[in-house]
Amino acid sequence: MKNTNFLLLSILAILIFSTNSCQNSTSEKPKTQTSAPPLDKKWWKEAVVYQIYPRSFQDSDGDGIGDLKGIISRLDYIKSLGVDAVWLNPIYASPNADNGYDISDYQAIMRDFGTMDDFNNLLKGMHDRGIKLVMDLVANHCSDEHEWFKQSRSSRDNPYRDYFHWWPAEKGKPTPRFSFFDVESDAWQFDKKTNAYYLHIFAEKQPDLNWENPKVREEIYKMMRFWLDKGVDGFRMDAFQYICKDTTWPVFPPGYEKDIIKWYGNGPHLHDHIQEMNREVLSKYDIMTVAEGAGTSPADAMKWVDPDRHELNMAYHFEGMDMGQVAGKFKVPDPAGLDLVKMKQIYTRWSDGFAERGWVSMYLASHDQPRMLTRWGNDSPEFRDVSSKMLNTFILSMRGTPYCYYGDEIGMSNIKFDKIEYYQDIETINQYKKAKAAGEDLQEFLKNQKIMARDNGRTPFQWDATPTAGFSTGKSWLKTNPNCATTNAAAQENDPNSPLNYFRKMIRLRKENEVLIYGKYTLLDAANPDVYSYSRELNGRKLLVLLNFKAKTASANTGLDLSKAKILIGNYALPSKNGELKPYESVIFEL
Ligand code: ISL
Repeated sequence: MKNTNFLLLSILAILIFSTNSCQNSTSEKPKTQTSAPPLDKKWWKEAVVYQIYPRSFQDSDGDGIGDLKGIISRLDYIKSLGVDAVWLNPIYASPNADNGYDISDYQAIMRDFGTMDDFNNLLKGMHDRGIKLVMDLVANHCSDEHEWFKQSRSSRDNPYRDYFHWWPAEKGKPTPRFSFFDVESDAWQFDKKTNAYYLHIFAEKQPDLNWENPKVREEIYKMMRFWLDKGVDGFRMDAFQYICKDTTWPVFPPGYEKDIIKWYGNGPHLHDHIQEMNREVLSKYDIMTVAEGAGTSPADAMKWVDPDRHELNMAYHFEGMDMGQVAGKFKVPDPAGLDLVKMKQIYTRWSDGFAERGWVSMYLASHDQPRMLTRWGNDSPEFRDVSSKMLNTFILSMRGTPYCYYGDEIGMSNIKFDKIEYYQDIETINQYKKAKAAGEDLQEFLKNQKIMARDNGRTPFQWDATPTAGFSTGKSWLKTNPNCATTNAAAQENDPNSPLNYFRKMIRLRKENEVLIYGKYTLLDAANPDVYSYSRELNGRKLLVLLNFKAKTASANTGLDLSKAKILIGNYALPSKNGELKPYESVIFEL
């Protein structure tokens, strides 16, 4: 017995010793080679999010504006995609200066969209199908028609005065602040009634709330609890990096607006506010929280999403979106086209920044962007389908929660308006006025907006080939893309090779292969100007993703042996087996 004990103790000692020496030798290796930390699994890391712009998804009453009943009627379609959560752009009461991002009552539904009963039915319909609902939380600003602002502007001693940022005119002009949507880019609006300026970093009708006032924060928390107690599953937090202002109003250096996130995105009490919100509200529910933007670098964003800091779950960055535009100009596409090497650097930096802690989002489009197909793929009839599948392969095979924008699953593309009159977006309309006042070339402006304007991504969903695309029986609020004749969900439904069915297949692949969710991401062949290649590795499994971003054949030079590799998915009927890729070809191999 004694001998056995001695033997066991010796084995134990050897094991401990060898484990320690292993650890020592591992710690001497470069950081990237250390074994992965245990997976911190969460539903929101595994979820595929589908973004719906409610105004444009489905109209149920013929007024040409999408509504909640319309979305309800399409829930089976949404379910059929395989997505886990829906992020709905704002559906709250709003005079619609910025399509619902100007809220006049946070606890009421916009009349165009329906009623609170419709909302309750929508939420139930989603939950019955196992789909979560994430709401847009727009709390950097509200509408000038919100009761808080009406009160606030009515007199200097109104109890709501400090709900907003005011500057008394007798002190002269306030320190300049840039406004994104103002025709003169001036964020201070003079208000005659009380002889003072109020701050609006978006449109004049979107006054900024004063987050330094604890009463404002408590109102917002109360409103959040109202929705969470109804059962909503999370929030996408609009313009959240801008909520906290330095109210000593320091002077920013000339040209600061070209680096706006740096100057607006890091208010002195920003993280105190988010931590307070987490303590007061978020920590009490099992929800998903995502910040729209979180600074200019992964290190900035980590402050929001490091689990030890108790703030939010994830953020999404703008570096990918800002790519391909001429710096310092309003939405001028870079004539040099897509710089894939730069794109790879950006997405790799943002993936690597969260390899061990925190989490990030993955997206190529939203309601604030043009269609991804036109911008990053190719919307010509020849390459439309294949490049749309390639881009969805990218979104759904990267590390980070994927956000898929409505219509991208069928390959919707930019509408490319010829006339300013067709635009509905306040941003484009006001920037046009600004360009006109400055005597700029308006034809050039319109040409650039065909590629870049937000309305390109907001046209009605193309359900079928009829002139209104099955979106509405009336005249739609924004023109429907005439290419619905060929690009529409009905036509794609029964075609096994359609972008729509590929999208479903790609989501299934992600769900059935944990390696695509949690696996380590490694960029390969970084200098290749045409092909984006990376591996995903987990628990001994290794997948290789090859994406040709160009309209020509191109080779991936990963140095990996593909002779025994198994193809898991490809966007051509006969996928490449050796890394020689056809135009816009994408293939995922298991090595
Ligand atoms: O859309 C943009 C550029 O075209 C962004 O600068 C955008 O204004 C910024 O990311 C904040 O966006 C959010 O708040 C805006 C609203 O218009 C956007 O739709 C929303 O996503 C103001 O509420």
